Amino acid sequence: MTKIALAIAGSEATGGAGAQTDIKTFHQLGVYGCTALTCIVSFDPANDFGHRFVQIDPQVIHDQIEASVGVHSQIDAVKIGMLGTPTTIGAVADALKTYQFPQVVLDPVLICKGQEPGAALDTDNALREQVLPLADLVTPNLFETQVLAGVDEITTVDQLKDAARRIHDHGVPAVLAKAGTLLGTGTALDVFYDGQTMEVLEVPAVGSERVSGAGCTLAAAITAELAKGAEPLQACRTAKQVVVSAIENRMHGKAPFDYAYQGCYTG
Ligand code: PXL
Repeated sequence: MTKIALAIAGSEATGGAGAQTDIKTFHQLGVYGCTALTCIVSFDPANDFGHRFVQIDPQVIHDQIEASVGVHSQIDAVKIGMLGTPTTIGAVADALKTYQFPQVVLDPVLICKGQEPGAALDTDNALREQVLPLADLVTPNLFETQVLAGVDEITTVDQLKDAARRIHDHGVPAVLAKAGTLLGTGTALDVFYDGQTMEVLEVPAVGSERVSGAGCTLAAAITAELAKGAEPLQACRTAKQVVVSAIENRMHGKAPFDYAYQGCYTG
């Protein structure tokens, strides 16, 4: 039977990140995708492609999740992307408690350019306190890893491993702490830790520019693989290959950044 994954995520209108990326990635991996939008991001071409950000009413977030749960016989895995505000985080945490989805992958998107810095701190705290404890697997980037682990800087693989251990100790069963290319190893390097296995996952870096949607693609691919029954570590390994393909086949447009394309991955 076709597996079903739900993305609780923001809309990034151009299709390069957020919920649009999530459902494309699910689809490419043979998983049926559905969404609950948490916010709407519209880049502003007249203002350096800055983020215009609108939050979705918490009741509407609730209703969207209720709709998918009501229609589909089973949601096999959930991916949580950008939530944006403490109010949204509360609504999503309530839904996770109500529905007890079998697998919850959290991509802890902490900062969006369109938000007030003060509001971002509230958002970080709410995410850490309310959603992190409900996740089965979390995929923080280097900055988010520092924030969630409560460490000042991460410049070595050992520090990244230590931070992954700290996040696991907060009660998250599996952690994929992503340094990407930022440790200067010439590779895209992430650390997986689940309380038993500590593994460095490394692939050759594809170029040096950051590609929009790579993090969303990674977490969505992990979600799809978990929905199909993969073990967390194997889901992360496969997801990295999906991201390599999505970056190798990236799209170039009029924005000063490229964006990931999932459609060439064949497994
Ligand atoms: O890539 C992070 C991200 C996630 N979700 C949404 C976004 C972005 C970045 O632009 O807009 C909705």
